[in-house]
Amino acid sequence: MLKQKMALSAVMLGLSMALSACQPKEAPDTTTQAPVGTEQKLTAEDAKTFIENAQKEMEKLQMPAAQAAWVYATYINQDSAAVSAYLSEKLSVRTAELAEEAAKFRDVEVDAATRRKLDLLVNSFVLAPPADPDKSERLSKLSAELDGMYGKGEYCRENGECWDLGQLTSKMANSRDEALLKEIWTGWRQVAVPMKPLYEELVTLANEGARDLGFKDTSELWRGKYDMPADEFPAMLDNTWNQVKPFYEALHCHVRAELGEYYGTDVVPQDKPIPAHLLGNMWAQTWGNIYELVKPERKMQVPDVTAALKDQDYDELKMVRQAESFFTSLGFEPLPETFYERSLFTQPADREVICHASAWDLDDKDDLRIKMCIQKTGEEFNVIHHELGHNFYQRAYKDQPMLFRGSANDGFHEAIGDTIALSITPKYLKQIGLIDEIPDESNDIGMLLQVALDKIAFVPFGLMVDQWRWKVFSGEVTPENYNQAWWELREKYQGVMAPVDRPADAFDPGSKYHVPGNTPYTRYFLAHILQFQFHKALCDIAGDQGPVHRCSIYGSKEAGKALNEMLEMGMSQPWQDALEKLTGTREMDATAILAYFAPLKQWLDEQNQGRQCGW
Ligand code: X8Z
Ligand code: ZN
Repeated sequence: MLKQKMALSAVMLGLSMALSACQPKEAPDTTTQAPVGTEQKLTAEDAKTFIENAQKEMEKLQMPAAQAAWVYATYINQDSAAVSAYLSEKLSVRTAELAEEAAKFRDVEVDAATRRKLDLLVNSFVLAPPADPDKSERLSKLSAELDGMYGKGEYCRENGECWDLGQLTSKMANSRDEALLKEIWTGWRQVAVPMKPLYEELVTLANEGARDLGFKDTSELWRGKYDMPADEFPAMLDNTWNQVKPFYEALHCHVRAELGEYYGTDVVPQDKPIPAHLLGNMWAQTWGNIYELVKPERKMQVPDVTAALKDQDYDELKMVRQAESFFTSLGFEPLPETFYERSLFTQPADREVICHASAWDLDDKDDLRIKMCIQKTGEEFNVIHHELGHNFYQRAYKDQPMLFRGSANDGFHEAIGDTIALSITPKYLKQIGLIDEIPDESNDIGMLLQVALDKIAFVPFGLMVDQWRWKVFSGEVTPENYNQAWWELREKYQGVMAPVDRPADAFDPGSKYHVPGNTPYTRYFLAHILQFQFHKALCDIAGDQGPVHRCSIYGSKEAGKALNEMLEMGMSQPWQDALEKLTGTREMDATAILAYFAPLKQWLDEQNQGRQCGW
């Protein structure tokens, strides 16, 4: 997860930016010489000096906060929560003071790089700290507590047996027992019930912090990080979603029909949204695990990476080393030994950790790590590439000034590892000895369907999570309606529905990591569109002649060089410039994802003839 901050290290964002705090109104002990409240006219030189000093100061505060956040995430207890919340708040409060000072340069004419740094500083929060110190401290504690509640979450059955999210995830993926799936689906959502009052309080405090920094609310703060006016950002997302929607509806139609055949149309009615417990994933966000239920009738060879990993005796470490070797094949330097010494790859037996995968950069130099409770599946092999994408990005921009150390926009950070994972094609799997034979073209529909069940199915989920949060932050959705609004959006965008009536105290958004974890989610929507643009551009650069869904850039130093040139820009330029550098276009555009899956669309349309689609 890499909570993108602006420039603060990922980790910090993790907790710190997410924490918050405010400006004590007494003059801060500023080493920055920003003439706060003086009569003197501020100059461009003042702005530069201010930014230089602010960067130095924030850099110093970041590392201990990052280290404490790491200890908390890998060893959840009362003390690690307290230390992490404390240091995170210190950083956050000081950053808010600096942001307030930065705002004073709004009307001063400064060079472009300084202007960008000032803006990034003002915009750097996920949860902005309110100016009242008691409130900022409270926000920090709430944020840590919600994170921990999710991390410690488990479902205990009536017979006393308890399952954690890893175990539940695996059952959701593999079980076809409708009653069990419903029990698990409902059971996991109980972890979120006690989160609701805390979340309500957090929303109020974070909005206060946002207002103290001059934003209308936290929704405006979140939408304002995309090099365009905050109010224009949702329209860009809508346009992109509308490009993908017909494809999604075709996939949805086919999947619903096949699930109806398997479970019966009384369980899966053919004119309603799909019950959310039958799609192979706890949140119905990716559907690749039910490929066997919806696959083409004609037998198709589709590599089973989970089985191949097992056959070849891959353990967690070998999976990580293999993923790293993809990046080094492109010309990236190997990860430092400390990555292997300090990362967490497996779930410890003796303590609580936050298992949700994340990538960390503790010192903005070379102390890179991932934290992940790896399961030995093909799905997790992809997630390892996703996380390493974060780490290689972090290292690529480490020499940028501190406020430019981040991705072009947060969708870019999420897209890099996924872009690499799109190159895990049969050709590549054969190259590394995971399969013996490359299936011929007659199997392409099967392979494309397998990938679309993850990538196309995800798109509306990637969009709806923050549609909900933006409404919550803006006050359009109030606490009494949290859950109802959530399900309205789930139905509207994804066409999935709750399999059982939701109880009055349900807080289903809290069952998805990024809500209690306060990680913005639109980034994943952006990433799902961008990764196909990146993949296409890199395949062209690598000189791959075949269809883009069979292309692997493995071993292409040219592709690696082009990718690195974009990554090392960090956030020094608007994201449109970074996109143009690699792809030649300044527009986020779903044409590439649609082109990738084009043969499948035709096949889906044939399957859907005579079926009633829509919900
Ligand atoms: O949270 C993640 C990554 C860490 S940034 C594992 N992802 C989203 C999710 O799991 O919901 C990757 C795709 C979407
Ligand atoms: Zn990520």
